[in-house]
Amino acid sequence: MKKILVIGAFGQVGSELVPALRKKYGKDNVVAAWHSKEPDEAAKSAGPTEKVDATKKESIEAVLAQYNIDTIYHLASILSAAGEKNPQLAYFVNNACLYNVLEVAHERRIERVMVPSSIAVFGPDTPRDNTPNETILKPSTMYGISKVHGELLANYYFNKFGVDVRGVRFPGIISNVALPGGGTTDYAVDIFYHAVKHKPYTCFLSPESTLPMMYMPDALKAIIQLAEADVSNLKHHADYNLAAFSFSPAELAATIQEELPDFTIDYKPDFRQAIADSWPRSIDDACARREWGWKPDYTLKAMVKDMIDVLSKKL
Ligand code: AKB
Repeated sequence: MKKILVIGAFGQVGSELVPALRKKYGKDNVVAAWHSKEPDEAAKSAGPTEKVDATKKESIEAVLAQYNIDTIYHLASILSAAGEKNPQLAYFVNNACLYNVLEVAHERRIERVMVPSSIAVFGPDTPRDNTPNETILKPSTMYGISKVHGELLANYYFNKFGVDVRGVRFPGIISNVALPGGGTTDYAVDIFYHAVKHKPYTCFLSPESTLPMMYMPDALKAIIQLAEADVSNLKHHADYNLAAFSFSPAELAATIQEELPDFTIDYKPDFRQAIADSWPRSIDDACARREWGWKPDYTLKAMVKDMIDVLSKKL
């Protein structure tokens, strides 16, 4: 049975990935690592939790040894918008943590490391429509620079040391358990919390800012499917393009209005507009489809219906 450590277990993705992994591999076989905020009693009783400061190698090592870990999911990262507010911190946290994870994985012969990349690896010189897997990677954000660095490190550790590192370039992820924090695509979650509470929403991107997005169940399916793929089929490592659907704030608002006709939106673009303008509008994910059978389940309409359903019950 696998013994998994999830670093960044209580963020937007970790909050849903940890239960999915526990369901698959058993609750005691998935250790959820937190850093700044101690989980509450309910979270602690759901399975093992440990404090890990991934900027310190010995902090990761201690948990690997204690639980005999063979697989690491490294999710902790400072996202695009938060990274532009404090680029020095984003540089340090994003690069130092990944370097430590890869070093301990190499030293302790960890079987597999899963580390998400992002559409933030692309920049203003990248073709914006149907962006290919192999293309220009010259991002304009510190977050994007750290993700390009991460993809290159993953290739290096695979080729030089045989560390099996894998990851996808996530688009914006829409979810209803934990809120995202510090991203440029966060509006696409926040908008639902306003709509379901019958409140108007002011969007920080312009109405026509089309970006690639994905619903959380598809994001979880992608990570787990890639983690389990036969390595002999994989020609890439931590740099798989991944797509589900693309929409602009105006298109998302119109789709929400089909379900909640009283919903209203206005627009006050801020510094995040420049980040969105530097990213692709749509993604070509042919490599992921070909090499490990990727295919999303949710359309924009199905995602909107499900989000409204789940949040109406929750709120
Ligand atoms: C962000 O907006 O920074 C993230 C991402 C696309 O990686 N959601």
